[in-house]
Amino acid sequence: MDVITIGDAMVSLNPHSKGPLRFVSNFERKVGGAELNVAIGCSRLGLKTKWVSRLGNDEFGRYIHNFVRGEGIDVSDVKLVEGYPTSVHFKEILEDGSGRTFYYRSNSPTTTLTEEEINESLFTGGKLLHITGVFPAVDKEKNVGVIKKAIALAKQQNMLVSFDPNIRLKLWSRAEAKAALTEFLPYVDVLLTGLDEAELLFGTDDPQKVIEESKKIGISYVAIKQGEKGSIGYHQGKYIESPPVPPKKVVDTVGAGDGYDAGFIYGVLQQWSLEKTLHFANTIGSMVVSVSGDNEGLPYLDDILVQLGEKEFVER
Ligand code: KDG
Repeated sequence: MDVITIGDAMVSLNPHSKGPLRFVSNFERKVGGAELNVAIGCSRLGLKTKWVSRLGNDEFGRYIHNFVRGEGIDVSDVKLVEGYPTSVHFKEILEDGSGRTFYYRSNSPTTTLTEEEINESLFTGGKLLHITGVFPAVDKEKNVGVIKKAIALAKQQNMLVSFDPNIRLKLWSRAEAKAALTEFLPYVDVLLTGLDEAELLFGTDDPQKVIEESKKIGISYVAIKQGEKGSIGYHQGKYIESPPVPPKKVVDTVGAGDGYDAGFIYGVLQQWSLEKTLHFANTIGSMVVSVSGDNEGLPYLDDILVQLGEKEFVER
């Protein structure tokens, strides 16, 4: 495996019309989940990817299971469990493309995934473990322990650990997020963060200071995602401000950060220069916002090579 990630997924109900959700009557069923989106992004780029999770043994669980398998992701550590309905979220999209998410995931099937079930066999031959702040927030009591065990096993196998704080204040408070997520930081090799999240973790939103603090605890790669302003990266003494890649249009911004993460992870695993990795990740983020859905816009390697002008687009 190149990339292994652990996370919760949901059926995502996307509105057919824009505006406040109370006026929306029709929805389209899609799939969402921060860690899963990254797994899909990595798999489409050609990385061997495993997603560890639990789904409900119900129609939505089967739908997500088949969908993930169809993306070429290893689902051998995904179980469908009884008595825990598959999670759901509704998206609200406003005229400017911004929006809100309404979760129905308090009794998520992933609350049944125990620390004991996280064992060496999940990680054998793995190169990188990707974790985020969403899964711990879904079950604050237990999931921090699950992730700590995963990190310990990943480190034993000399895997890299990438981490996106993905702070979801609908799932936990700032104080809870800070207390839990700072425990992971000393084991992180690749930090993929927004400035608001960095401020919560490090007490500063100054990119230089965020990088200084990250270096002090041994984080090797830092990527600061700034949406339409591009991103900032740090690795081995190099600090680069990578300009934005303007999207064709902004349709739906949810999932862009996950696409960025997949691109950055790809660059790290290919041992590309920081500059190339940042530009690649920015390009994927901008491709994702042009398409409706959390993961539909994630490109295959050929798509992004065309976008980067490295491959010819042949229409017919
Ligand atoms: O990053 C996008 C995800 O946030 C989305 O696909 C699902 O809201 C979600 C979550 O919390 O995982």
